[in-house]
Parts: sequence; structure tokens; C-alpha cells
Amino acid sequence: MIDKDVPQIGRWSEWRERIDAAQDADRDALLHERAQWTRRATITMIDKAKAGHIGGDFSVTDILTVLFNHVLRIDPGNPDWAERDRFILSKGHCAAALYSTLAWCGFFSPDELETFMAPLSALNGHPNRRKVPGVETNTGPLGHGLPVGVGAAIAARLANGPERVFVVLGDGEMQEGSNWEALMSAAHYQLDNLFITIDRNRLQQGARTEDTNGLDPLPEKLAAFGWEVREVDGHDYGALIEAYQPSTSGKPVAVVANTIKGKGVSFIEDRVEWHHKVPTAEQVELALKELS
Ligand SMILES: Cc1ncc(C[n+]2csc(CCOP(=O)(O)OP(=O)(O)O)c2C)c(N)n1
Repeated sequence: MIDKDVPQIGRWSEWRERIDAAQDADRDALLHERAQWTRRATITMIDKAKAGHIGGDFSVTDILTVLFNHVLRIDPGNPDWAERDRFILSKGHCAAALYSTLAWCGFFSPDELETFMAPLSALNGHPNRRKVPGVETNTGPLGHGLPVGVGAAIAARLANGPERVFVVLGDGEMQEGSNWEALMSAAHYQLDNLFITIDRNRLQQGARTEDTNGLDPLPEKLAAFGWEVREVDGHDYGALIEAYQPSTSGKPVAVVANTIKGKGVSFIEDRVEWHHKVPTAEQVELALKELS
């Protein structure tokens, strides 16, 4: 069962104000509490569905937590607010982490998380914008979120709107050529309202990224493509918050977030088989203990 016995659920704006006002260790403690709840919800969903992508869910959780609880201009009570920042999880296989983040914020009830991947559930294995409030575009086929994000950033620019666009990609996903076309376009149009975050956990499906089709030196490549690049520890809340400050160069911003696949659970961390392995009942119990 998803743990719903947490006072913050459903009181997003109040907690957002608290997090926004807090500094350093106090702020980090609030964000950590939220991230650990998200990881516990995620593993509970995967356990029930007997499917999911736990490793990538856990590497991206701290990034999602910082974005949705401190950085993004959003209103979970009004998901279609015209001036909202747009968020796209391009590594759509990590839908469980996104759903639990959205439910915590109040886009929909945490009760719905129990239906993850069940027949007729809105919470499919990959996010669907027609079914889930807070999802801007369907993702799952890797390499599509950034091209859509570039279009959204251009649209915002044409409308003179205040909205910014945030896209989160996997590092294995950066092997898709469409991303590099989109990177070129974003730089060409000087889309300083566009932020990408690359979840650099150095693992993809079945192997290490550098052994499959290496990306290094990734920050240098992104800079050569005309982006302002910020490389950070993707589990350091303060560093992530700093990395989402406005562009200083008029260029789009690329955050290379060094992360650990499976972050938070000792026997899942940095292990290739946990890309989409389903935990046993005993492993779920152990993991929940480590995450509590
Ligand atoms: C176009 C496409 N090819 C293959 C897949 C199958 N697939 C799902 S996840 C994944 C690996 C992604 O690795 P990465 O981007 O590093 O994600 P993470 O390690 O953060 O989960 C693959 C190959 C897909 N979803 N889309």
C-alpha cells in the first residue's frame, strides 16, 4: 500500500512556500523527505504491477523532487494554467517516479498510484498527456521529448510568454540522433527559456553507457553544440537548484546531473540488472526499510 499517512499530501502550496522560504540544510531536509516518499511509493507501485524501471526511477527522483517542489512555476490545482512552466520527462519509461511526484504535488490523488499499469488505469507504463494531469506530452520512445521541448520553447518565445520548458533525458537516450538535431535547433534559436537535464547515471538497458556508445566528454560536446553547460551532483539539492538559475549567456541551459542508478537502496544502486528488474517481497521490505 502507498503510504498516505503524511500530512503534506494535498497541501502542496503550503509546503512549496515552506521549501521556497527555507535555506540550505532545512530546505534539503524537506526535499529529502519528499524524495524518499516518492521512492517508497515508486517501489510499492512496481511491486504491485510486477513491472517498471526502478533503477532509472530512483536516479531521477531527486531531480524531479527539486523541479516540482522548488523550481517549476506550476499550479497542480490548475494543470492547464497558460503561463505554467512545461515539464517533459523524455525518459518516459520512468513514469512511476513521475506519477508519484505528481500525486504528491496534488495533480491527482495518491490513491490512483495503486492502479499503476493495471488494465484501464490512466497510469500506463509510459506517460499519456490525455490521461494524466501534469503530463505535457506522451513519451516512451526515446529521443522525442527534447524535439517537442524545442517546439514548446519556440512557441513560448513567439507568444512572448513567461513560461520556461524543462526536459529530462536519460544518458543512454542521448545516443538518439534526434536529440542532437534538437540541440542544434535550440542553440540556433538561442532558446534561453529551455533547460535540459541529463540523468547521467552511466547505465542504460543491459550495459554501461560508455561501453555501448560512449558520450564522454558530454559537457564539452553540449558546449560545442552552443549550450550553457552546468555539471552537478544530481543528488545534491543545493547544486541542482543553483543549476536551474536563468541562463547567463542567452544560450539554452544543459544540466549534466551525475547520478547513481537505483539511488537510495544499497542492493539496487549502480547495478545493470535493476534497469527493469522487479523486486521480490523480501527485497521490497528491505528497500522500504532503507528508504524510511
Ligand atoms: C526509441 C527507443 N528504443 C528503445 C527503447 C527501449 N528502452 C527503454 S529504456 C532504455 C534504456 C534507456 O537508458 P537511459 O536513457 O540511460 O535511461 P535510464 O538508465 O536513466 O533508465 C531502452 C533502450 C525505447 N524506449 N525507445
